[in-house]
Amino acid sequence: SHDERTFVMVKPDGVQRGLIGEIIGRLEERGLKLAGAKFMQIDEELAHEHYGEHEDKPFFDGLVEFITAGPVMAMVWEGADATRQVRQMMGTTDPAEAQPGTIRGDLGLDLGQNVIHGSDHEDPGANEREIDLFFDEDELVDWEKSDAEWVYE
Ligand code: DAT
Ligand code: MG
Repeated sequence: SHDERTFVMVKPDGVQRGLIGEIIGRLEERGLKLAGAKFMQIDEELAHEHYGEHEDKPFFDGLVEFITAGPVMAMVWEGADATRQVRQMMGTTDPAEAQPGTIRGDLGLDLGQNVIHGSDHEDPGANEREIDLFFDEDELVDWEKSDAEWVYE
């Protein structure tokens, strides 16, 4: 099916650096379909919920401080295998390992300030969980993209 949804977010560094358009452009050009978007400020509580899996890590406090330091562009993107596709486009967490051509490999240099978040495809249910955390059902749009038959055979 072509309707897997995944949660994607341009982080505060990406917003401040004027990379929202660049990042949306890459996802659009790939053929993915936008299902929801919200320009917003993450508060402490939401940051703790979103990054709960990292609560015990030494970098957790810095991560919460960073993700709440300015607005983010929270989005839901849809497509076949969308979660894994977006992770491939993002590149690895460590920018020193991220391949050129990936979003992090092209736009980031720092392990913490790495421009984009995408749901982990190796954590089943992470996409749905994160979408639920950031969006109400009525904030997501079901629509037909007219080029779908030219994107998918
Ligand atoms: P990803 O964002 O690729 O899913 P993650 O879930 O392991 O990576 O970590 C979440 C974020 O936390 C990551 O984007 C950047 C930050 N982070 C991860 N490991 C870190 C480390 N060792 N030192 C500092 N920040 C780190
Ligand atoms: Mg992760």
